[in-house]
Amino acid sequence: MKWDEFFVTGEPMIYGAMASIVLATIAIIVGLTYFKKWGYLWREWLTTVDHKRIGVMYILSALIMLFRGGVDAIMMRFQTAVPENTFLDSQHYNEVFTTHGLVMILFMAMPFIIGIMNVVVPLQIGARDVAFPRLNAISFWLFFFGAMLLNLSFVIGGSPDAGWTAYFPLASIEFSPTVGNNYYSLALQISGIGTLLTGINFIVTILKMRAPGMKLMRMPMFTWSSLITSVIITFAFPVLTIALALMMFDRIFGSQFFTMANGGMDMLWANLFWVWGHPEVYIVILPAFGIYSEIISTFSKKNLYGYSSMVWSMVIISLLSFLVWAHHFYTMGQGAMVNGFFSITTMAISVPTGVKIFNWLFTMRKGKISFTTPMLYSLAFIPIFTIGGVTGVMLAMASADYQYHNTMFLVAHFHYVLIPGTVFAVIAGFHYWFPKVFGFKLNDRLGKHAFWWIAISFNVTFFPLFFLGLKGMTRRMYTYSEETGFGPLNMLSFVGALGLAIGFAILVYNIYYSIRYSPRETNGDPWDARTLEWATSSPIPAYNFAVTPNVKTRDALWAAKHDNISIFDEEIKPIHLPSNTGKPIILGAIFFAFGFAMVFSWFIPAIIAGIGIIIVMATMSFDRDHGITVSVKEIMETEKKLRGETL
Ligand code: HEM
Ligand SMILES: [Cu+2]
Repeated sequence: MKWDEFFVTGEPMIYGAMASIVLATIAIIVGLTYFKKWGYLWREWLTTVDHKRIGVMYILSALIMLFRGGVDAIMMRFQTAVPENTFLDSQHYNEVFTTHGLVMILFMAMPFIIGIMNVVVPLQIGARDVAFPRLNAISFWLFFFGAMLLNLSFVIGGSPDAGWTAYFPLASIEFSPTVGNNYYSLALQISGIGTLLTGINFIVTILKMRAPGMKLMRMPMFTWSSLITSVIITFAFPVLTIALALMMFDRIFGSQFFTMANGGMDMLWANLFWVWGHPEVYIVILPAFGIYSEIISTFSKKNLYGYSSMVWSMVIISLLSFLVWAHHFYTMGQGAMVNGFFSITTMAISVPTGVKIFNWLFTMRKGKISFTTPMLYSLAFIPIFTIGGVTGVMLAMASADYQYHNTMFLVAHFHYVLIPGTVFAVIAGFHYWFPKVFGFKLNDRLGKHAFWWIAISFNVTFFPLFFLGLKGMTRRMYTYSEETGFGPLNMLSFVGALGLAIGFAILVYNIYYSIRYSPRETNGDPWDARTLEWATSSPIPAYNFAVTPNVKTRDALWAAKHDNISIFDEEIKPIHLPSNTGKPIILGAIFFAFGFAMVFSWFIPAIIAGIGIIIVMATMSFDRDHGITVSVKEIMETEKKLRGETL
């Protein structure tokens, strides 16, 4: 392979990006060396097995990926803002919408959700950590290096270009001959293994690590949503694993699973992809429902209306999510009976979802609502998500879908579901739990500024797309002629996208501003909240709770505050914690090397990396970790310090 094939060349924008990546890397290395922070970074973060820190690293990575996916989005909106634009050519546009979709779903939405799960779930159930802290670190590093591998395709070898759905035969070596889709198959595989491990870890954590008295039906709703999501992950991700493995065989070893000839079947890919893909959208939406449930009940000062119907509706949604996958290809010729079946199952999902919407409304009814930033996102979510849901039911009708399929109407629909459903939720959760993790709130005034920019601009960006779709503008169209009349609405949408960018910039500025100026909390419960995570101090000590809580009711902290039902009635005992380990990050790095070698079919390095993976895993299983023990004296001192008392 020649150098100019190896590095992506030819476009000033790419050189600019390469230069900024190199400069940023140099700046980080110089900065860390100058401030002598390497040791700190390694000891406290890169080798950590603490669920809170792993959660923070997930969220930080997700924010960076939101930036990357957002730049892709702005480029697309800029390209289509006016007819016959030549900013991006067709190939480049294909790459941009592909990486945008992949990055947003797999490397932004899901890790953001998993990051919040990591921070919050062990605290909500009164546990010291997740069930398998080291496995948790492996999960994070596999996700992280998978994401980095996909991002590398931008400068080395070229990005995948067959859509985030990578339909065959389009994604086959014949029609997509660059290494882009090799990256797809390997990067998603590596991070997907990490996600699967997370699913297993959280099922065990929630089932086995709950504090005494925390019966299943006493769990906070976010924990319920995380449990159900983890079950979906555990059933859905193996399908993706298989699909990606077959894709890799087709593309790298010349097998014919998904080809049109030699007994291959292209629709097999579409089916496997969506058997994972539709549950995937519920993986990012159910925890969001959990986040909204916590926020709405906290800021309405009321318990969640219809608790058990909330749980059951999520269970039903999770089951149905596995029975709707063919609604993504009604038009691909499977016949009326099959389409009819999938139409009905799809529409059925709107019933439990509607139940949840009404429950949130009833939770607020007669409540004392405080309009904080997280609450504003939750309030905006309800009507906007409902528009997404209603247009979803429109798309669910198979015969009508022949009109809407693969138009901008669909693009508008799924952004109306994903942005209020997931992005607003993670931002709301970020504002809500931020003081728990760091010990100070994000500034509310800046938070509200960002909120209004984001909520209004969102609608300006995506509402026009419904009409463009109905007028016949297809999805993934890189340009159009003046006569189509698509120009003005696309321009409006571009303006909206700029507004979104401003909103996110304010959000990021708010983080910086609040780190510098926000008053520090001395109380672990700044929102007067209801659930256990607020019962410990902020910032949270490494061991979470000085003594294991005893749970006697739902909303245990609220009951402790208002009905004097105590949570902590045990004595302080020494606490045992696992010690840090560098092996997960090393394992992730070797997986990265393996993936990179496979992308270019360098089999000898790939085999060496494969052996490396086995060696690291083997040494990990022989590790004897005696952990560390925190003594009673240390616990007492930490607790006093965190509560602002002088020793
Ligand atoms: C932040 C503002 C966003 C804007 C302005 C935006 C814009 C767009 C545009 C213009 C397209 C391509 C339309 C086409 O030509 O087919 C697109 C596709 C897509 N977007 Fe977004 N998007 C945004 C956020 C998100 C988020 C947060 C997610 C997911 C959580 C997401 C997921 C997707 C997916 C899955 C596709 C389909 C990619 C494909 O066709 O393969 N987007 N978006
Ligand atoms: Cu679906």
